[in-house]
Amino acid sequence: MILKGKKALVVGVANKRSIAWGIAQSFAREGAELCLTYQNERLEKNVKELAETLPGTRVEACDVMVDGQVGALAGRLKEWGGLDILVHAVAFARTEDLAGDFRNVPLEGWHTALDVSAYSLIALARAMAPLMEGRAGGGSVMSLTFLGAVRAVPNYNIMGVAKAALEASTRYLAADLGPKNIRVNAISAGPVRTLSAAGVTGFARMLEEVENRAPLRRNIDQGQVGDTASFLASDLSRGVTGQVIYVDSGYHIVGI
Ligand code: 1JT
Repeated sequence: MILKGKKALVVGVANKRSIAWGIAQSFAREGAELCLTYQNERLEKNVKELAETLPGTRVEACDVMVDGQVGALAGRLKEWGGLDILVHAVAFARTEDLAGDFRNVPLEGWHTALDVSAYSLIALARAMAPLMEGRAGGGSVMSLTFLGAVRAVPNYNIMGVAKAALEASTRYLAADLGPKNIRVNAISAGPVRTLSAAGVTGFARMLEEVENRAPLRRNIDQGQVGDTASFLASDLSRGVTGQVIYVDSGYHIVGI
């Protein structure tokens, strides 16, 4: 029970396949008190039904792209008694910008992907940092990234640029919030079948590639990401900040 007595906010649960849901389940098993958010009415029922399976879990509305909703959430969490852990598992890009020639991405597609997928981490960290300050063991912020941030992965395109911005933001936030004893890290997950991945061009090939070439010769699942998230959320990782930790069966270390 490495998270006993800690309060965690998990942003980005859409359904039972969400990586954020794997993280929430691992946190609950390790004794954390949870707050999940839903983006809109379409996802509200899903998230509330999932939350009911983890007794004591709070559910709040928060669309990170709607002005004022992040600040309003911070206000409600202050009354909850503050926060120890923040998980950002939010990303979006237009389908038409996740395929084809990268050079054709229009400014609109750039803005959408970077605003939703990278700026939202900064907005959430800024709003939640005051709730994490001065807590026993300090605070832990984490987000999810993908290999396409540091390699040109076919079709990942603008999301690769957005994830590169997210990883750089992780380092700047770590430098910024370190003096307040708040750590900021990212988990680079291998490909996982989620709602986001559904229908993405070349996704099935990516799963096959990992199975054939990764050192561990298997794909990862939400539970493996969840358990690394529990490590990053816990005092076991108190010396770790500004890092990108790969949960990818070792895929990214392989040359040929
Ligand atoms: C988004 C989507 C972010 C899919 C994502 C993502 N991060 C990882 N994936 C899965 C993926 C996507 C592609 C890929 C490999 C893995 C879709 C919605 C927007 C946010 O290329 C081979 C394109």
